[in-house]
Amino acid sequence: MTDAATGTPNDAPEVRVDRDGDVAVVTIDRPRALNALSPAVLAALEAAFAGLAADIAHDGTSVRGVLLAGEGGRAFIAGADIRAMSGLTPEAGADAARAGHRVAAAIEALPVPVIACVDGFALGGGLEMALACDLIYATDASTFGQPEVHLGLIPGFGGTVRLPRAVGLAAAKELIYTGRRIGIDEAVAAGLVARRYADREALFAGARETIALVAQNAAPAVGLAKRVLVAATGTPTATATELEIEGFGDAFRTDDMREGVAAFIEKREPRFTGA
Ligand code: CO8
Repeated sequence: MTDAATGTPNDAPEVRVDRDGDVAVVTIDRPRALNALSPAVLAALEAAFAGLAADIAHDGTSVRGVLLAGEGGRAFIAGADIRAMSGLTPEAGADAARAGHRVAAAIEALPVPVIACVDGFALGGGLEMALACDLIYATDASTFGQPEVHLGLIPGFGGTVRLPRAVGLAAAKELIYTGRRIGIDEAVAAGLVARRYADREALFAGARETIALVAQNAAPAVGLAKRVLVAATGTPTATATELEIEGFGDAFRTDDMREGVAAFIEKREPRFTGA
């Protein structure tokens, strides 16, 4: 049996998780369909992030950051799989959207930074997956857009929610209503892309550098900061500040907080354990 869209065997793993020290690289490996998110790819992504979450729950310093990438050098992800959408009922369409939202939620729930490493097309559901990550780093060859309206669809994996937060409501509306694609210059200027790189090699080196800086810090503190940032975004000020107060208090439950403060007072480097 082969996948009609790609010609690859159905049981070929389409999502890889590679570990390099405390960095995990999650790669969508479906280049012949420009890494389009089929139901199988979405399920594999959900499983990959669940596996990483379990590892971190077991050992808080085992993974200090995750890079999400697409194989093939042409696309990060060219969207949800359009072929898989033809013939869906409204209810099945909503269920398909939920599958993408589960992946986005798993990325946001992971207590370490996830960097979308975009090299090529990040369109539709692909841009939405990138938006669920903490940061988007991209090569000069990258292209972004929410082209769903060209298909008679709307963003379904969080684009109407996260794109306005990233670029502002007016810019998001313009991108979603026109479906037009933007290049790296505009994506950086809009605040969508945090860092740009000349090529893929520099992109991954830059992302690893960021994770290395993060890994010098107390893992529970980074996790708490992400928890508050994710939960507070878009909520009223009173709710957001309450979430921060709660997270700040939770930092006092950790050994690393006591170690960090003690190290400062004793004028020495902290020895964080992740506890
Ligand atoms: N789904 C399925 N297959 C795709 C997709 C996709 N999103 N994108 C590309 N492919 C396939 C092509 O069909 C083609 O396969 P084949 O060779 O078998 O025909 C192969 O990838 C290469 O693509 P092209 O030949 O089209 O390559 P080009 O360089 O000419 O064009 C583009 C590249 C511009 C990226 C073009 O492929 C394109 O426009 N792709 C579609 C982009 C798009 O519209 N994305 C949004 C999809 S809708 C979406 O993401 C909604 C998210 C929420 C959904 C919730 C319910 C599931």
